[in-house]
Amino acid sequence: MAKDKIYATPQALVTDFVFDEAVAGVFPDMIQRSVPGYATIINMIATLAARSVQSESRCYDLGCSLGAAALAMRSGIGDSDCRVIAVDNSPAMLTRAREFLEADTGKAPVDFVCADIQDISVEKASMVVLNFTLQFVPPERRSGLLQHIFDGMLPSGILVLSEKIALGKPQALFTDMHHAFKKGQGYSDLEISQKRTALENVLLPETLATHQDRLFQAGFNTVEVWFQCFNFVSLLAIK
Ligand code: GEK
Repeated sequence: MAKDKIYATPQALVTDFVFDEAVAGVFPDMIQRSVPGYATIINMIATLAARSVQSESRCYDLGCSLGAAALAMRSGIGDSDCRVIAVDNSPAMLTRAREFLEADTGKAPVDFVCADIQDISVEKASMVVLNFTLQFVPPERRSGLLQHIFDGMLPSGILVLSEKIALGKPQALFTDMHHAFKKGQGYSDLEISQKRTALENVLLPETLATHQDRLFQAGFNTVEVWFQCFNFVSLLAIK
């Protein structure tokens, strides 16, 4: 696994973060060392898929990067007659995602689609995953997107929404804990600070309450936090 050294040397001007070739090349290492609990979330997506995916339905991985959640759903659903649709707007990510798919032994067909998740159609979905993707969609467009997803879901369908969240009072504590986690994973203070600057205008976190309200507003009956580590949360919403 190639090691993420993108922010290891000082940059005269830290520009906004983009999901380009350089990021795609180190992405498994980057996300593993940046998002506490990432591996657990991916494993549980397989477990959730095994329990909740309905026959002859579709599973969507929106903002799939290298397709980790898509392949987790694929392993969870086994040989049932479902299709996995994985969408990302970064061509660099999808090139590598297709290589991972070739090495995968799962059975369900997986379609990788290069598109903006705001432009795709969602149909017959029994499981939708937004694993740390909604945070990159402009906040004013998030409600419309979630409504569109909800409308394309089957009754009892599930949505897994994972996000870095903004907090009230414990913000400083959780931000410190997250940075301590990253230092423990081998990132230097320089890497942590430059990455933070690069994400400032790109990754826009909202509070947990904002996410919960939006999901209820879209029409979901059940909205539960099933995972949290510091300021990283994953919600399960059931139609
Ligand atoms: C994982 N889910 O490994 N349309 C399509 N793709 C988008 C959009 C958009 N509007 N905005 C961002 N992306 C993955 C991890 S990473 C999270 C998701 C992170 C894509 C973007 O290209 C990137 O691949 C992904 O969403 C976000 O489970 O890096 O913190």
